[in-house]
Amino acid sequence: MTQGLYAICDISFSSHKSQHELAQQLLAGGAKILQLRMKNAKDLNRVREQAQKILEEKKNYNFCFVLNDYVELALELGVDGIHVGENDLPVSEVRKIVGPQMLIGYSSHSIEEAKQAEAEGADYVALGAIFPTATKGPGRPVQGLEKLKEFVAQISIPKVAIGGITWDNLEGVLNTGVDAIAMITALSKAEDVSKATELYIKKIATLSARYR
Ligand code: TZP
Ligand code: MG
Repeated sequence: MTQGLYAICDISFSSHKSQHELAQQLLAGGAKILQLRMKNAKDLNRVREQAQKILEEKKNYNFCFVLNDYVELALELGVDGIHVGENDLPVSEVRKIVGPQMLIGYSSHSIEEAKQAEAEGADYVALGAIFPTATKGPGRPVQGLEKLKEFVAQISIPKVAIGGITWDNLEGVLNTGVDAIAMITALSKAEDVSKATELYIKKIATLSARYR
């Protein structure tokens, strides 16, 4: 399930549109995994409203909907997945809250952290940032492709690469054997978000076929 393009809906670089509008464009481009990322939202009702609108898109599109943070809200809305990280409850605690069915994804910044998430029952784990990116502030670790290869070798659950991934460095990332490519900037900053999504999906499928 966690394979191919993992589109993250975050309007940090496109604040003239709502999260729902950006999500619609990503879905129209063919995104099959969509994460709503509203970091540090001041108003939980706003997160609920945007998440509900995106959930309603299930009438129009077939996709897996993951909410970043807000574990209780994920449970309330019955989304497909919850994505957490170092500043959230541990995966084992999240599992107790959301039950056995909901996907739990974890953002790791080291192989040790990824292994811990796997051991606690995460369904997939991301490693980031692979390359420098404006989305994560300066001072954050940059993993590079060698570390990503080690991560791929040591983790058994589906593996997601994130951070600074673009058209030009995509091949090297897929070459490591990761299952999915998560992106914010390359999609949301594109002039035509749907077209960019479509093109990335195609390129990832073509290159993955070559490396599997
Ligand atoms: N975690 C590591 S980098 C990142 C997250 C959420 C942001 C996504 O990176 P980009 O470069 O905006 O696609
Ligand atoms: Mg979090």
